[in-house]
Parts: sequence; structure tokens; C-alpha cells
Amino acid sequence: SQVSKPEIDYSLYLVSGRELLPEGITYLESLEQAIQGGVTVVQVREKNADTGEFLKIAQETQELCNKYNVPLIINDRIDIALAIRATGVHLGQTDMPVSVARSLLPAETIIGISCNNPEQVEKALNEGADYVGLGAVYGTATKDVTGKITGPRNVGAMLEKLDGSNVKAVVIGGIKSSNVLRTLHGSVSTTGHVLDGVAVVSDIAASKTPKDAAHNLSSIVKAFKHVSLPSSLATPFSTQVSSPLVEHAAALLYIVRKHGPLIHQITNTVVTNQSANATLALGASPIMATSPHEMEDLQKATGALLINFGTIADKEGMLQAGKFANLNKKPVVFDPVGVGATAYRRAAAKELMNFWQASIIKGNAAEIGTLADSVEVQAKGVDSGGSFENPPEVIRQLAQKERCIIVLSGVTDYISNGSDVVALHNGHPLLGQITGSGCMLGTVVATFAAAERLRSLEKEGTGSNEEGRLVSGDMLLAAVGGVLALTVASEIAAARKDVKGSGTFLPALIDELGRLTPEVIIDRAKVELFH
Ligand code: 3NM
Ligand code: MG
Repeated sequence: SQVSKPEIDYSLYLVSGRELLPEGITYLESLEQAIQGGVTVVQVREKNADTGEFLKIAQETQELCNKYNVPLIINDRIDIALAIRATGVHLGQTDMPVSVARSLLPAETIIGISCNNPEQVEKALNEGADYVGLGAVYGTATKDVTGKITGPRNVGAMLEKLDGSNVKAVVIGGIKSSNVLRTLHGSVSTTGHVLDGVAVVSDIAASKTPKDAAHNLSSIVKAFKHVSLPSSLATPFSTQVSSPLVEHAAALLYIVRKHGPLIHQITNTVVTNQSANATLALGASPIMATSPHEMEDLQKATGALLINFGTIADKEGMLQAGKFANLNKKPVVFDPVGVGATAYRRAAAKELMNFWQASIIKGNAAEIGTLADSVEVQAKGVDSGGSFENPPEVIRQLAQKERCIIVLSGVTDYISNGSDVVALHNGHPLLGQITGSGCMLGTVVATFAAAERLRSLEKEGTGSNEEGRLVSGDMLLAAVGGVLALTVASEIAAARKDVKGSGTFLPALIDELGRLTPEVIIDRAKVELFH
């Protein structure tokens, strides 16, 4: 029998947190302002209240929710939900089972349940839950979530379980206006399943200005929903043919030279100097700052951020830099140098990728193989070689999973946005004989990413739907442009009469990056497209 259930807008789901209220504002004042700011559904969550007190709070909350036509959900307590005829209940994994709750409640009652992994989501679906709360996405002081932090990167696998169902999903745990867009962007399944909303306690409940807090969150969620249907990583280029792709990518060099963007690079001590010189040669400005304390200010002024963890001593700086780059919608290029070499690096890469969203990840076969959990390529260290049987498929899948562009460097460089793959056949063996040519590739790609963002913003103007996207511009084009610039420059440098080996090659390469033009790139590019 079909029961007609209330339609709930899960965009901004406020879970109450009376103990977090600041001085000078009552629970009901805070709640009313939050609803006025854009909260679309409210849950009363009381972990210490006696039944009488809980009931009173639930009744007062309901009165206010009714005034604004906002649905009310009761945490855990079926009896309270029944007593006030609440729209729904929210259950935890150790609360009453969904099926039992369902048998006690009116048929139209919404039942939600907290899930921490795909198995729990599957169970919730089978038991007839109406929505799931996924998390904890980040650490939070509001609830003990020890051992249960998923990061946005594990949300996609949970969402995928809901494919084909009408069960809705929100994320919870440490979500704030400063990380919500990055969270939404990262929390998408490889099948394109996106979130229906976000659930928040402290970012609203602890605010002295809950209306503003709710409005900030709500406008970001709504803008994201607007551009995420149907879900895509970035503007797909599959409508373009290969020649305009290269022309567009190469032309970004003009924008680099015209605007001279600041390229912030946290890179390793082996290559800092030559990476900075490569940036200057292209016409951009390097900043090689590493202190976590200046990241908030720096990321307002930069054009793009490169994080290369070849000598990983500044992890806190890397975390903060990426966070503020995401907040300021600046492209982030991640170069996980030698990520397979140690357990520490593998863990650090996961921590970084869960904390901020990369726009482009660049690595060799060993590094990409490690990130993709590939058994095919065993990472044996920073310089280990290796290759994949089917490189396009490996990076296509990794791009979908990590929600960014993947660049796989090698004799042939492969780039994917999760749907299409570009193979680039430029370069010279001398690149393999100097240290840090891979790191320099990250630098050049970051420089082109800054240019592509500027191009996109100039073209779109303000007020476009770029607002709902984490980074403006097609980062696949930026990656293609960056890879072509370095590899074409290497061919020209290697052919010079004054280049006699790797020692003379490095300065010649810097020279040729400085002399490079889009026309030369277009002329020499050897590009292949896979669909
Ligand atoms: N449930 P804040 S995390 C109530 O993981 C709750 O199921 C969680 O609070 C879960 O927005 C959480 O202040 C607290 O981080 C969320
Ligand atoms: Mg509970």
C-alpha cells in the first residue's frame, strides 16, 4: 500500500544544540532566526533532558516550526514524536531499529537514521528508512565521533547504495560555511549521486547571529544544487574536438603573461629554487611560504596553490593552505611525491585529501597507483617506474572517485576529468635525468590552473552560476596546457647545441619556458583523445 509522505527539503537541516547557545540569546530566539536565515528542516536532539523537559522543548519547537511551515523531527524518542505528532524521528545505530519504530509510528512518519558506512546505508534502505544522515564527515566537539570520521571521500560509496531509490541523504559532523562547498563537491558517488543537504549543529547553534549563519550555509547549498544536476566534475569538454582543446590550453600562456598570477607553492626542499624559477620564466610570481599562520591571508591573494609533499615537514601548513584555497575558490594542485614509499605518506595523503579538495592531482604511475589502491603498480619509492595495462581507465576511475582532474606523468602523459582522457606524447628523456622535473610539472600545471580560473571568471562575469562551483574554469584544459608547456619546452631545450647533458639542460629548460609561445605549443603538440 502506498502511503503519501510529506516532501521534505533537506537542504539545510538544523539539529538543535541548546548547550552550545551563546550568551544573550534564547533557544527559541536562535531557532527562529535560523529558520528565517534558511533552515529547511529542524531536529530536536536532547541527550540529557528528562521526558517532561524534552516534551516541553519539542512542543515549543513545534509551535515555531509550524509558524514557518518547517518540518520537525525528533531525535531517538518515539514516544515524544508520537505525543506531538512530529513529522519524523531520527534514529542512531544503537537506537530502536527502523522496522520497530515504523510499526509504532503513523505510516506517514519520516524515519531517518545515522550511517557511518555503506553496509549501514544498505541496511537502512532495506529496512525502509526515508533518509540517512551520513558521517561524521569531519571531527566535531558536539558529539563523540571517535573512530567514525569518514571524510568527504567516503561519502560517495554510501550515496551509491541509494541509487535508484527515493531515500534522501544529508551529511553531518563538523560542517561549517567555511567547508560546506568543498564538502558538497567531494561528497558525490562515481555514479553521480549527490547529497540532498547538510546537517549542522554548532555552526548555527553556537552563533551569535544564527540568521546570518544559516543564510551563509543555505545560499551555498542552493547554489551547489543548482549546478550539480546533472552532476559533473567540471565543464565537460567532450563536445570539443581535439584541436580547439589544444588551442585553448596553449592560449592560457597569454593569460599567465598578462596577469602574472601569484602561484603559492608548498614544495620540497630539493626543488624549491628551480620551481620558483620555472614559475618566473612562465611570467607568473612564485610564493614559497610554508607557515600555517599566514595561509588565511595568502590564499586571498593567490592565483593557485601547489602542494607537493616530497619532503613532508609542513603538514599543518599544507592543511591550512588547502582549506583556505578551497574557501577562496582557488585551484589546488596536489603532487603526492613518493606517496607509496611509507605508511606515513599514505596516511598523510588521505588526511590532506579529506581536509581539502584538490582540483588536479598529478603523479607518476607509482604514485597514482598508490592513490588508486592499484595492485598492478607496487609503489617501491619515489623514483620507481612501472606502468598500467590500461592507463586511461585507471585515471578515469580515480578522477571520478577523487572528484578532480588526474594527471599521470610518464613517457606518455595521460589526463582525465573522469569521463574523457587526453594522452600527450611530448617530452624528452633528459627530463628523467634531472631531479624535480615532475615537481616542476606540478608548478607549471598550477600556473596554468590560475590562468584558466582567470579566463573563466573574465568570460563568465559575476553573477553567473559559477557561484555553485568550487573552482571556476575547466581544470582539464589547465592540466593539458601545463603538461604541454613543460614537455614542449623540454624538447626545444634538449635540441639546443649548447645543451651537453643534464647539467646544461636544466638552465636551458628554464630559458625555453620563458621563450615559449602558444603558437609553438600548438605546432608541436602530439595529442590523442580517448572517449
Ligand atoms: N551526529 P556539528 S555528528 C549530532 O556522525 C551528530 O552521526 C553525528 O555537530 C554523526 O555540526 C553530530 O556541531 C554532531 O559538528 C554534529
Ligand atoms: Mg540516538
